[in-house]
Amino acid sequence: MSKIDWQTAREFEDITYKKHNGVARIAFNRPEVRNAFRPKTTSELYQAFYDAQEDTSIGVVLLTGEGPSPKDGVYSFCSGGDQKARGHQGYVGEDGMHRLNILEVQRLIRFMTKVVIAVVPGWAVGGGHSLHVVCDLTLASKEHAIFKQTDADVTSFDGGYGSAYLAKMVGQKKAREIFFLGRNYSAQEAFEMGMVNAVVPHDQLEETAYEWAQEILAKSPTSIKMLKFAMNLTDDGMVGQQVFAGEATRLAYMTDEAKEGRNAFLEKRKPNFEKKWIP
Ligand code: S0N
Repeated sequence: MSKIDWQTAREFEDITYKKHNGVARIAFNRPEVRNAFRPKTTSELYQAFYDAQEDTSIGVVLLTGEGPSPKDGVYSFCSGGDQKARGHQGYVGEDGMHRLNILEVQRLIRFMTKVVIAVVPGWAVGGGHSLHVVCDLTLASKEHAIFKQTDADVTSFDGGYGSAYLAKMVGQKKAREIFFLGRNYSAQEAFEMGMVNAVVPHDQLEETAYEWAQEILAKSPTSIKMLKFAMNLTDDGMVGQQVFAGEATRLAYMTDEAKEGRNAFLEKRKPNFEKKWIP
């Protein structure tokens, strides 16, 4: 039972979505299958993340997994793509279409202007492991979190952030070990590799994540956003530059120069920028 007074923001089937005091909490809610995601799950995830992005009262999003499993009491963050929802051409939605829209969720997490914290209460496996990698921060249950990459076991592999960005995070040799051997790693081992920010006693995990969120919320939103995009930039190539530069343009709109440029056009006159070439 959470000590935080979460309020349901919207009802979904495969996830829960709640908010409280500047923080959104999005949780996988399929604990009986270790919180595996099917196309319906990823569609709901995208809608919840988009809502959190658009909500100006929200500064931090916690991504976690409901649990434990009613079947056997095991906790999970997410076990990746639902293997039962896989057809011969990939993951199949209720409409019969094949899609991989978890990558759209990854991109939204990566490029959204809010901080996303992976709160890992148990298994983080396959595409679930990739999701924790793409989040800005990761907090893990000391007793129950297990990190594991099974992509090469089931021929459903993430050649993007899940592997290449992981290698930037933990180093090439370790990332190759994680993917090529598919072993289990404890929260402490993941912390020592540099892919977990803190190992937290299980019964304090969510409250700790909420406290971290409150610390972040006390900071300047523009600074947090620009720092996130600055740290993304070098790994994201021209798209990273586009995202960072878009925010720079937004800041430039707020200057007197920008007002003068717009007004001069509307008033059909030459702009007078007062020639302040600030060094
Ligand atoms: C998680 C594991 C290690 C847990 O083992 P444990 O505790 O022994 O439990 P099990 O008895 O195995 O499982 C309990 C029940 O849950 C079902 N289940 C578990 N995981 C899944 C799953 N992923 N899909 C469907 N069902 C699952 C079990 O079947 C069992 O049910 P019952 O009781 O009815 O038998 C272990 O469960 C495990 O290894 N799971 C599979 C993990 C896996 O291989 N995941 C897929 C890996 N690949 C991806 O996720 C890639 C996905 C993707 O979308 C992608 C593709 C391209 C580019 C990017 C991505 C991306 O990652 O985003």
